[in-house]
Amino acid sequence: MATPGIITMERHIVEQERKYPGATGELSDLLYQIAYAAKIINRSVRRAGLLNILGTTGELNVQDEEVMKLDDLAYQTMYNAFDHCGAVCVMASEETKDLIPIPSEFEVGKYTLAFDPLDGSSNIDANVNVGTIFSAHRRVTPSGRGTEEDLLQSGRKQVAAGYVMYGSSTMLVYTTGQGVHGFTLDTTVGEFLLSHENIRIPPKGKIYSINTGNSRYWTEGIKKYVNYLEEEDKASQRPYTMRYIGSLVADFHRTLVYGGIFLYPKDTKDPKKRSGKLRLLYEAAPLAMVAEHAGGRASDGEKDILDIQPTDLHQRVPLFIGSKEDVDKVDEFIQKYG
Ligand code: AFP
Repeated sequence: MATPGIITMERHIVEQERKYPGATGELSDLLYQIAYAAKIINRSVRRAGLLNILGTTGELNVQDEEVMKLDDLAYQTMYNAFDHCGAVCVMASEETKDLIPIPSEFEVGKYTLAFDPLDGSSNIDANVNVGTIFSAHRRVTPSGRGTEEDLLQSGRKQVAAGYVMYGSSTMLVYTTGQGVHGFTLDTTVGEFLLSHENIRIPPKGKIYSINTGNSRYWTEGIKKYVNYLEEEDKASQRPYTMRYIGSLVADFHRTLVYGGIFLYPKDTKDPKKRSGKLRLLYEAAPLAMVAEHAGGRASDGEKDILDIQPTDLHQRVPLFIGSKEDVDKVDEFIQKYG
């Protein structure tokens, strides 16, 4: 009997591309560059303790957060992978205030790229999982260098999105709207190999994930929802179990695999978190595309994350993401209690 061959990410991308007869290969190039950058970042993350690159640079980023040295390195790696590749016309990153133009000496392509180079970086010094999140849109301006208009598109219009998780193994999970596929980096051959084909999130889970340290600042709807999850009711498998890493990629990946819900609600105390903490373009929208194509959902409590029209590169949103029934339920509570 023939055994299924090893499928590299490259082969997988080529096979996906063949489904679109008119494809020019630019989106494939973009995805290859993600895989390439992920391998370089992975190398730095793995050697961080040895190379003395843990710790902060002493600077603050656009979100007023300390820039970790590895943040900086991951940002540079992404930039260097994409500035000259010819697939993108403009970029934006969680780490930089303004959009990132493609230098005039290089060609531009028809896609935009938004990325969070190293999410969860405040966990780095404790050796906790971190990740890179990315999202691509087709440009809307007809030609030339890309503009903010090209980047400020709803998540629904993403053509590809995904993340890399630097954990006990390094995984790359992506979707181009044809299922969600996971690849594990085989460091012995330096390739991402297909390990999780067509990932489906369970329709309902038993795990919730939220920073309960903020509970006194939650709105009534969230307080009541979390109480509901903690009540005992065998029929609906309550009480739920709580897991919170504080590194979005890791919390999301667990939710994707086991089901359940991750919540980062708005906060009635911290003015910076009045509309949530997580960024629409670099965190919420890309993961929402992954969740939806795996059969799950993501909402801000009022509407699907994918339907939010961004107005600012660094816009923050509340995020409720995971199994469809669980996200529907939190929406119900928010609509009922605010
Ligand atoms: P850092 O990149 O500063 O570590 O922030 C991580 C993050 O953006 C996201 O990965 C987590 O889900 C969330 O913040 C954790 O926030 P709290 O520390 O407020 O729970």
